Amino acid sequence: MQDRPGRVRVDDRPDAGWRIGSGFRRFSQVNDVFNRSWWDPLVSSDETARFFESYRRPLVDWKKARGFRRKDYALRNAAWHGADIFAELKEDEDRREGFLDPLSVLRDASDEQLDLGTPEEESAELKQVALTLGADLVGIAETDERWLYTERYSREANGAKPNEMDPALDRVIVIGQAMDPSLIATAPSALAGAATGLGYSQDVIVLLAISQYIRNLGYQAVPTLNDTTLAIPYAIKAGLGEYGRHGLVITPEHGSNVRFGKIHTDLPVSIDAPIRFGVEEMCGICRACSDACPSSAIPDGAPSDVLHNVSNIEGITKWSVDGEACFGYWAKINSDCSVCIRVCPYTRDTSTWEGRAWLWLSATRLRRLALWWDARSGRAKRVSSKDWWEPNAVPVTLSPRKVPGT
Ligand code: B12
Ligand code: SF4
Ligand code: SF4
Repeated sequence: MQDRPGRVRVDDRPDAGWRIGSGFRRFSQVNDVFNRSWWDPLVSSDETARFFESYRRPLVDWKKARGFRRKDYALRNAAWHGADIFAELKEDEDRREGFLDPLSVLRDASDEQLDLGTPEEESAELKQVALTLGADLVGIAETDERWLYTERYSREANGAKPNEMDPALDRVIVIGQAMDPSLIATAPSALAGAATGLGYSQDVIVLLAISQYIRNLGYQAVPTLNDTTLAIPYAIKAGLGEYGRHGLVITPEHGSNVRFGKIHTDLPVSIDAPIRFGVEEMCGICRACSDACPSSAIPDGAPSDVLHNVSNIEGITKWSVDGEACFGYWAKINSDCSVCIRVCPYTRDTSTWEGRAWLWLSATRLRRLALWWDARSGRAKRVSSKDWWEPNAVPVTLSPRKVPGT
């Protein structure tokens, strides 16, 4: 384990502690709540249509409230612009790259494969390259077919299309991009949505660059963002973090304030192990996210395999979010929401001694003291968007640092 804050240790439990039962069934991307808003009257409404349209044309006079004004939407949509370019580039081929289909703007692999060192040497080198090309976190997992969507969603057909992955690509490189903490601190707001857009736009460029590096060595690389495979189980397997009650991966470096991208490859690299630093135990006593969630979408009980609706994967005992409730709230406020990230005590600057001390304490039997300390500090308080727009008042609570996985 290199340079990671807190008491991080390797998790030796199968499937990193998550119970995957005999009733497990792979998930179809057609059923995620975003795609359902195109075909399922239970989810689609005038509000969801207005929500999507607002990402193309900033709302002018929707709300006078701070954080939802024209400038906020203008900034949010500008932050999305990079990801949008790639998503829309091949729409006439029924592709929505990065969201429904893999990114494909790449040169072919070189005809000649470079002779490589040991898988461990290649893994260390690849991580150095990934960090240099802009990733904030990187880890490597073995391919696991359970996390491949059974089918993709086609907007043209308004239904399913095949989702295939060459089985020779037996490694998944998972990268994490930290999101801007000063924007997230204003959630819920259109301004906070700029952190999401920026995360996606950065992810796209970094994924393409790492993939092109691998192809230049003569190996295959398929960069995927939200498309093709489930990010969370892969990020856990790749040792980037632990799973939290709010249904997100919590990393020691950035908490859950991080976005993931994946590269499926046949580059012969060694894999990382899942990590543990006390998140499961902390979520057992903390309810900050389920209490603060404006749509009551986050469970406050024990992990369960009960489904909220067709937008949950079947047969896994885990904390599961009600996607219909969550997305319903987004449609109401006309932007995505990150309240669960803002309030989570792991969303803190761990480059300071105070941040590292909190992380250390949180992984001990004194975790209740860590929670009390967090609540007392006022860290989770929503920052007014008005303050964000004041140039000297922007609170910087996380410094971006670059960390390879285990
Ligand atoms: C669709 C989607 C949503 C939808 C709908 C989910 C749904 N059920 O349809 C909604 C609107 C809820 C949503 C909201 C958000 N999302 Co989202 N979402 C996705 C997306 C594109 C697909 C996930 C999916 O197919 N879910 C359908 C089924 C599988 O859902 P589920 O059964 O409830 O399982 C969820 C978790 O339990 C977990 N999971 C799945 N399989 C397994 C297996 C095991 C063993 C475990 C432990 C967990 C696990 O992943 C699923 C995430 O929805 C992923 C990207 C990706 N390809 O994975 C991003 C993703 C999960 N979202 C992300 C984020 C950040 C958010 C938001 C904070 C919004 C924002 N500001 O970006 C909120 C947080 C809500 C919450 N607390 O979960 C990040 C998570 C990063 C992290 N740190 O973990 C991802 C990975 C996107 C990315 N590129 O980084 N999202
Ligand atoms: S994004 Fe907002 S609405 Fe959705 S689960 Fe998190 S806090 Fe709840
Ligand atoms: S807010 Fe608390 S319960 Fe929710 S994920 Fe974070 S630590 Fe776990």
